[in-house]
Amino acid sequence: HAKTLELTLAILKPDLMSNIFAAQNVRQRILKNGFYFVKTRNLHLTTSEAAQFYGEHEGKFFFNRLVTYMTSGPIRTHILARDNAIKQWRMLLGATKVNKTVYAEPDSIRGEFGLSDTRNCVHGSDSPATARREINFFFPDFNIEMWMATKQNFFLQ
Ligand code: DGI
Repeated sequence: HAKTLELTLAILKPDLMSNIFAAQNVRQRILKNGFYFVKTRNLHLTTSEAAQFYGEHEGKFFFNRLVTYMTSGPIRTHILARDNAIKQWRMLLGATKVNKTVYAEPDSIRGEFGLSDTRNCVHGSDSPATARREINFFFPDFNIEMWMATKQNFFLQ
């Protein structure tokens, strides 16, 4: 099939960042699976930033828990590039829920390092529109079109 170069937004959440072994392991998985690190940013989200990032979940029973968790320590965000990056990163990360109705696959990142449905250690954009929004959220100066225009041939040759 025709290769499609995509960018996706990955987050290493606070519990993962507090576990040096796990953070290293995730970094190695990203590299081993053919992703390129385009941009990296370490930060500590404020409550209002976390609430904005997860705005679509406002009002849900787990919303406050999620915001408290996401602001509990430093996070690391990456723009990752790969053929079919959005789906490939979601597959590597595993299902949302670590231990409930939908189990994260045991060898997925969430299956291995996720602690609970809330503290599921990593994030990945779920569609091209979401990836665009999330990349702009964390990297407002990053120009997606310009990057694509200059890197496309290099990555997919
Ligand atoms: O894109 P995902 O992170 O896989 O999942 P999502 O966008 O549906 O939800 C965002 C985060 O919200 C998810 O990583 C953890 C939290 N969340 C979603 N559904 C539940 C949840 N947390 C709890 N405790 N229970 C849920 O049902």
